[in-house]
Amino acid sequence: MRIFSGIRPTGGLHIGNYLGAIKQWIALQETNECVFCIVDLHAITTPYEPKELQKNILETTAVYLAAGINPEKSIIFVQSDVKEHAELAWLLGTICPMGELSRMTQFKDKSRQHKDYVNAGLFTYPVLMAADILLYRSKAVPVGKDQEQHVELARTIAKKFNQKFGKIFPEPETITPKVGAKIMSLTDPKRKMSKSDDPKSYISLFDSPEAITKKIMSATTDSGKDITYNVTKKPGISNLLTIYSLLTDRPVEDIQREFHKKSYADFKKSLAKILIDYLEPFRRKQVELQTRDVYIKEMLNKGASRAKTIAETTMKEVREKMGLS
Ligand code: AQP
Repeated sequence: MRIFSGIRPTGGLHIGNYLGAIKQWIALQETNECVFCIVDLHAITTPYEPKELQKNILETTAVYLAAGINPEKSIIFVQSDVKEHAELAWLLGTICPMGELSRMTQFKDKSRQHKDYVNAGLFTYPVLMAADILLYRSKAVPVGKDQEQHVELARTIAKKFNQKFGKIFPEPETITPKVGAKIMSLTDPKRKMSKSDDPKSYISLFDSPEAITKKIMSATTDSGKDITYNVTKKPGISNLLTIYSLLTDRPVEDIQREFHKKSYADFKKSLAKILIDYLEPFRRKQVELQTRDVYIKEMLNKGASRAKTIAETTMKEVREKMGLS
């Protein structure tokens, strides 16, 4: 099965990106043909610093590699290196109903978050994402919960295209993890953990042990003393319990039992230690990769040329079906 997924190079990736998306990719690449993209054209739809973009692209690639994405097995490349993404996005935009785009919650959230930067690209972001997925005729898209709605729209667009012009595209399915599909912010556990938020609200995969301890110890918890999972009454502790459970592969009930009658501080200290140990290989690998920019760029070039071969074949057929050649 061909699988596509991507991440915006908008800054340090966090444990939400890892637990919601990347962790699934590692397992999927063993038995599927995976295409993993660094989606820079999506990154520029929210405020960004042009001088930082190339650095962020290399850093996001380093995360992919540090997490265990294998460039021998999977295709890793930068979106803007394969021009067909932009071309297909334009073509699909002509069959995507405006009403569908107006319903997208990410557009509403991001336009509230960046009031002075509400651009047409942000509005049509889901069409570009549909193009990313359909260009590779992907059957499945492993993403966190926040992206489910966009994959659903990609399915709608594929269906419309197939009906109108003839069948080319599979209707892609979402793959979301049962637990961890939406890791919440450490400072406001009612909101999603987000890398464009305040750094105190997330644990970056490359955070130092000191930063991890500081962020976890000051994470917002709830009134009361019990360490129990209850998303409505105790969103802060529930979020930390979810992270604890995912990193240790232990059921939440088991962790609750261990910390019965212990304090929030005891629980947080233990979680900080677990995170520090879990993320140690990421920090090590990042230091190693920092001196290997040339290798990363070469690998991305190879990835782009493999991606282009597939993209060109799809576009040839799309142009023919649409009467453009
Ligand atoms: N909090 C989260 N919990 C679980 N999964 C998450 N993802 C993002 N946040 C969480 C998943 O990570 C993948 C990459 O996301 P993205 O960078 O392309 O964009 P995003 O969803 O908008 O992520 P952020 O961190 O919130 O970035 P910014 O702040 O730049 O917008 C996706 O699969 C996403 O579902």
